[in-house]
Amino acid sequence: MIDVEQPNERALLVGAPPLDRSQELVDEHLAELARLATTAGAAVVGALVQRLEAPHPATYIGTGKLEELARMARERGATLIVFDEDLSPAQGSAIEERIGVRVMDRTELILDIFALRARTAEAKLQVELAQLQYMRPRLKRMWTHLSRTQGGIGARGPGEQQLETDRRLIDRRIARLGGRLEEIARSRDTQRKARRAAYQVALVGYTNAGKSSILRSLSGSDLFVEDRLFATLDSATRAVQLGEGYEALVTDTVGFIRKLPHHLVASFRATLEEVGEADLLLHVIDASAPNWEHQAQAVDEVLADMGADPAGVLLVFHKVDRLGSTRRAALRERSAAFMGPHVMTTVEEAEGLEPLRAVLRQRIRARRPTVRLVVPVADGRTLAEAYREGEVLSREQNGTEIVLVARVPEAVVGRWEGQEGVRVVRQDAA
Ligand SMILES: Nc1nc2c(ncn2[C@@H]2O[C@H](COP(=O)(O)OP(=O)(O)OP(=O)(O)O)[C@@H](O)[C@H]2O)c(=O)[nH]1
Ligand SMILES: [Mg+2]
Repeated sequence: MIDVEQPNERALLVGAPPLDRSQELVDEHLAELARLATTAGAAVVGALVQRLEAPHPATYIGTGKLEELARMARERGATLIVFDEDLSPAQGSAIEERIGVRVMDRTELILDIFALRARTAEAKLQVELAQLQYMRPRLKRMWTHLSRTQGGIGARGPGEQQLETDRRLIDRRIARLGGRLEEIARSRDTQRKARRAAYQVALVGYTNAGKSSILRSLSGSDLFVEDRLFATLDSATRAVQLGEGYEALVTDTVGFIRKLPHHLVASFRATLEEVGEADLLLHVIDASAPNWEHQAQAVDEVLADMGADPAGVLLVFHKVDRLGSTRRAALRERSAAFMGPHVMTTVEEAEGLEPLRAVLRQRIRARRPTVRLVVPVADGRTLAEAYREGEVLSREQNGTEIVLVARVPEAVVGRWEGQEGVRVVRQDAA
């Protein structure tokens, strides 16, 4: 793990993109890798790019490039080499052996940042599980790090027997962690059932898009917001008042990133269950990022992997305060023509979230069943309930009975259906 307290971890970045990748995209990926490295506490001392038709099976990059990398590492005093591409366990150790500097790939770096950021017990367990799964096929290399830092005779790395024992220990720990996480998920499930009647919304999106800021602003609560990657690792749910008596439960979730390690997606499945259960997903896009389309695409891929229904997604073009009026108009025009349902938002302007609130109110309204309710005039309690919790569309008096047509939450319909002296008929076509 990189030591954040020790700022002299000096990282050299390596990108080995395919031949046909545009220069713009290559730069964008390297810039993101640099941001990840600094987030993990390293100083970036250089970068090297080699376009490849196909990765070299043994060392990913070619022999000549490897020499160049070794030289550069020496000259710049690098203590760490970070590849943007996923390395196989064998490639990782081969490069390390040649250069004599520790090698990480993008996945390991992201796992490292998650380990730094994890705060709650659940997040810590999830990250540890992902790390162990990543580490298991790489045990030999991990041992070599140890022997290198301790040095000396007798530190030649483990024998096969030692590795076998370690693997068994890891497997046991993985099983334990899985069990603990299931327990936590079960208890959360119970909490969730209790609020099933409410309209549930989940915020998803690229890391740093502004998800937590939106929830903080909507709910007036103090969620952690910061201009850095993976500020949020834990889901947080808040009740949000949308005006006109409408309320939704909104959940903030961990941010996504391009090539999110699949170990992490699997480990965070429990946390991300909220995403599967939501009535609506808000896909928050930082519209001020020059590469927002690539970011949005990466998020779509993770959502598709998770089996989320694209029809249940509302695009939220966020941070529009940063766009000049020309860019704002261009985005508006384009999204009207090509995008599905969407809104434009900002937390930096008064009323900047009103378009989002309005769409949410409309969605909730559309979801409420319309019913015909017949109650005795004397039943003031039920009548008051209809006005308080629903939206009354018409009212007639019929002798000693009142007939209301109203849109009400499903939970209220259920209550009335079981109530004596009251008749309810659903009006919506089934
Ligand atoms: N200009 C501008 N900045 C914003 C807006 N919303 C959020 N930000 C900034 O964007 C940065 C990231 O915000 P967060 O809310 O932490 O983003 P997030 O999506 O929760 O990020 P992760 O938790 O890391 O996935 C912070 O510096 C915010 O102050 C906005 O509407 N306008
Ligand atoms: Mg956040």
